[in-house]
Amino acid sequence: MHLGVGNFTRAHQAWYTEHAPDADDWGIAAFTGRRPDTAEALAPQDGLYTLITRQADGDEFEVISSLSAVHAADDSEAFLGYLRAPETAVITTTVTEAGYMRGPDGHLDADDEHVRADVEALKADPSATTRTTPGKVVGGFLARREAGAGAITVLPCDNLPENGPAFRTVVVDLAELVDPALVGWMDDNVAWATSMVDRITPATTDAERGAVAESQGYDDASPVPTEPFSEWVVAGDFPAGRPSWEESGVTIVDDVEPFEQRKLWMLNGSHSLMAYAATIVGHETVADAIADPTVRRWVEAWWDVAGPHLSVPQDDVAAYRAALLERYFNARVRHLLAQIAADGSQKIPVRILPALRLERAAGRLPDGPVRALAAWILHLQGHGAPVKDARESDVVAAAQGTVAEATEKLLTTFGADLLPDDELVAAVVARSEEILAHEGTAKARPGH
Ligand code: CS2
Repeated sequence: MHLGVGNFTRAHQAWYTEHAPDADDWGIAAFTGRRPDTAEALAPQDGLYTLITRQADGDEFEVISSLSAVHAADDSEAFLGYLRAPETAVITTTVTEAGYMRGPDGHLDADDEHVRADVEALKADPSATTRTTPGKVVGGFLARREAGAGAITVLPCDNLPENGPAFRTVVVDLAELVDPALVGWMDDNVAWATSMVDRITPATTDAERGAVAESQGYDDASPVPTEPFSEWVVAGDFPAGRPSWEESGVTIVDDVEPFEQRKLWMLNGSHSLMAYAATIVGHETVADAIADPTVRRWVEAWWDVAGPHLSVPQDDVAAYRAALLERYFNARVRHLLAQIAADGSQKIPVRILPALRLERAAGRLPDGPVRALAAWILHLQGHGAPVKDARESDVVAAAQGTVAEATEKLLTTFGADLLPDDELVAAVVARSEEILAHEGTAKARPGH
């Protein structure tokens, strides 16, 4: 089963499953997340779709057939039906950071209205339709326990450090509110795997539909554009089995953390920096942004800070940086910065603040992470990409006033251990002024 089917899943987990040598034994029962239209688009084409791999010099097209069913997010009958079946072996998720419904302490945000509604609904009726991901999973496990369907693995595929334990925490928190005995059942029956996922996958536009029609001669309502690079690093137990993913390029390890930090800090951290800072400069896509020497310098400055803190060998870090630049420069992948800008409240704390914290602990105050923080604050104050955030009203309210005030207020919520720190606040103000000095300059340049 997959929760939160979107373009990323279709370029990643579904591709690896398609290419496993035992693919014929498996199918993915997918449920939509924030984009219900995926189910509508894929139903008439039996879940088949075209993956368009955008090489720097041309496209490759492949029909992917591993989605055996695509259901709407609220189809609880189908959802519970799969969980009652012992054949259902793995649940993967791409529900985004915000889908975990975590508070800043990593535990379930039990005060959230949707979480509260799910808890009440499940208490009244264990097969109720739920709305949040932890609520759905708890409802699903109640059904699986009742059916005696046995072991299953949960394998999160979201950009969060230690996503397996992170997801387990919120599911256990919610189960405790609904039926504490379920926690014991989960201890005996549920394995929580962890994974690092990576493949840059923009949203679909008419250009992709047109490219499929023109070069393949058929209509696909929902093709997926993606980059050539792909990586999936997985750790965990699969007591009910899994596709032989290691044969289709998945790296199976004991500990995902070094890979995940490298990706989350180097790739996602620089993505977030560009999403805020480069949209203020006036860029729309990653490829435009990285071609601007100022933005490139900002990105490299961030990498110079984050890289040395990674636990992988520094030669690997250098190779990873070079590969990232090549991926970013691939202008055939039109990756919109506004898409990456969404949900900064969930992203900045895991992508940027850890390196800033390590630097402050060592008595240093480098520009790289400070600039990312300053750019996020300016974004929340109305500069650059529009604000779209799971905690929009909170973060926009906290960002009001001067940049210094906003820094203090946002850090109080997302990094209180970093405060008080007048030097840091002053540095954020200085970096924000530097970014504003470049505001709109890309648009003013001839030929842009
Ligand atoms: C991006 C990621 O939107 C974002 O926040 O940083 O979706 C990124 O493209 C993927 O993690 C790449 O694997």
